[in-house]
Amino acid sequence: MIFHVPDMSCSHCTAAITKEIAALDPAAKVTPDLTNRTVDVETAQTDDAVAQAIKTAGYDSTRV
Ligand SMILES: [Cu+2]
Repeated sequence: MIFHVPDMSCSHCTAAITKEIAALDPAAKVTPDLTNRTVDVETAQTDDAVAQAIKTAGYDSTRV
């Protein structure tokens, strides 16, 4: 699943988001794209759970 995270602007943002998603699902594969400000997440978790993890990291996101 891919999320658009408009305020994700640097490697600190991607690290914070990756950390929160890893806390939700240690097996998740997280691929941030700073150019497009998206995060590609491979996980068995739900969209809502991943969006909540991104929110916990401090970012609003939209499922693309
Ligand atoms: Cu940043």
